[in-house]
Amino acid sequence: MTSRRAFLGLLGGAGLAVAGCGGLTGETAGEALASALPLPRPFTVPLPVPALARPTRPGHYEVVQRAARMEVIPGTTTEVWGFDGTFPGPTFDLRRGGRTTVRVRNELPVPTSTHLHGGVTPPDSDGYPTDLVVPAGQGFGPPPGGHSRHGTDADLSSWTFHSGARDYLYPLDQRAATLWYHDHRMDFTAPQVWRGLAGFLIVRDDEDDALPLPKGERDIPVMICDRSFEEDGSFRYPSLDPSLRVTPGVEDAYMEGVEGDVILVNGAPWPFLEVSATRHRLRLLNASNARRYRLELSPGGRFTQVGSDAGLLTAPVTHSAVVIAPAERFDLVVDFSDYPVGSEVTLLNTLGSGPTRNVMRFLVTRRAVDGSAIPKRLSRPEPADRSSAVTTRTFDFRATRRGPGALWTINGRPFRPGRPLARPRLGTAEIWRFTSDFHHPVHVHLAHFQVLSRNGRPPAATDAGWKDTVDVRPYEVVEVLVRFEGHRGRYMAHCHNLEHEDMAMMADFEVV
Ligand SMILES: [Cu+2]
Repeated sequence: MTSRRAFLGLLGGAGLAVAGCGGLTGETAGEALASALPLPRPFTVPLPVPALARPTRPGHYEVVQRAARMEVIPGTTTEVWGFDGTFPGPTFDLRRGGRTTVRVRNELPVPTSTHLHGGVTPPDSDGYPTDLVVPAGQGFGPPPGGHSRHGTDADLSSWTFHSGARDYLYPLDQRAATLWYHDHRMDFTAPQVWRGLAGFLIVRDDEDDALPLPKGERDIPVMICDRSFEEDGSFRYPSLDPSLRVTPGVEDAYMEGVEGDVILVNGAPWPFLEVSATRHRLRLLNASNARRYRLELSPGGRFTQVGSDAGLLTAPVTHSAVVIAPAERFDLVVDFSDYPVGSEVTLLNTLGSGPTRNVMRFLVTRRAVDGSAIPKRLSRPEPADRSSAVTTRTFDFRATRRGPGALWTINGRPFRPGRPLARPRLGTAEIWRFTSDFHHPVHVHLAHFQVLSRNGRPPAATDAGWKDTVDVRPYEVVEVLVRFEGHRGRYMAHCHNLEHEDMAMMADFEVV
């Protein structure tokens, strides 16, 4: 680890010179943080399914961000910071084109900003990091130790403050897809998501509903994330300032990202789910801060991918393994009739070792009638045409250092609110080239994209479809075709390794 970090320290100008170096091209994207309590036995807790959010009146919802105690590790309790005091938060099950208002009330001791990840959302409802809901009665202003620690100005003109609560408007004029919402507060996203501020928002439409894919209890949102725990059951996280009030950032040893040793699925450690020997649709989300997973079924089996981040694929794609980076979603169908009744089918993470090699287990308990099918054609094709791009831009994701502490930059610049690195025109498409020195899951707000190439070669099978997050690996060049549709205004692109994001690896772009 030390040598890897020493390399990163040298990277400032060295760039591609060290490509191919063993440690840097490894599969881990963070630093392991061990729990202080004995880890629970895997596959002993049933898989929870988050409750559905209920409207206060048609088209209007209200959620309260608050602290609550949950039994995450059996026999202990954990204080979570959750939407409605739950982790994951409630699942919003909404229809395309239904203009939905979500009032977020903040009863936590810290400011928050809520981003709908994958949403085609007006800019003032997008959850910009300095567009904050401040707890009622608390003063407005950036934290005194704030981003200036990274040498960037806290330009107050770009900060907005709402006292106690605010409304977010989600027009959802977009295809059916598995979206998620999570905190996006400037400098403090990583610890606030770690404490539980995340949940699903599922967009449905007629095209998806008309398909004979598994439905109802056989259509399951699956949020995978890693966490570590103190001896008393509380979350363990290496914040410099555990109050999350003043000083951002993590201990230097964790600048690459924090990886826990407990894998939670929908908030439960290594859970099990009893299933009938039928097809199930699993809407996988990697909600981890930094950890990547390579998911495989044991004893063997395959995933049929029907959707990606931004909705249905044109046609299904079969995988024996799926690598999922932070914030990516894979909409997968598993046919449990491939296994005899009585089988235990384990979802493994073959990038992990020891406890992080297990994710969850399916117990195939009975036969049942299965009216589902996977059609050869899922949705009408919307090909990404390279020649439709009006320009090409490069975004280089790279570590630099300035004095103590780390800084992750885009095109050599740390994030400064209100300074756009690009001004794409509404209704156009561009080629964006992402280059990197490390594992950087790159996320673009508002605009969806298709992967065109990796290192000049065709994209991976798992890159299929319209996406909002792409797994960029060390020394890769990933080209995507991005379409700017829906809204003008200020948005952002950033690394979704949340520790990198908090250490300035974000950039504004403005749709004009
Ligand atoms: Cu990154």
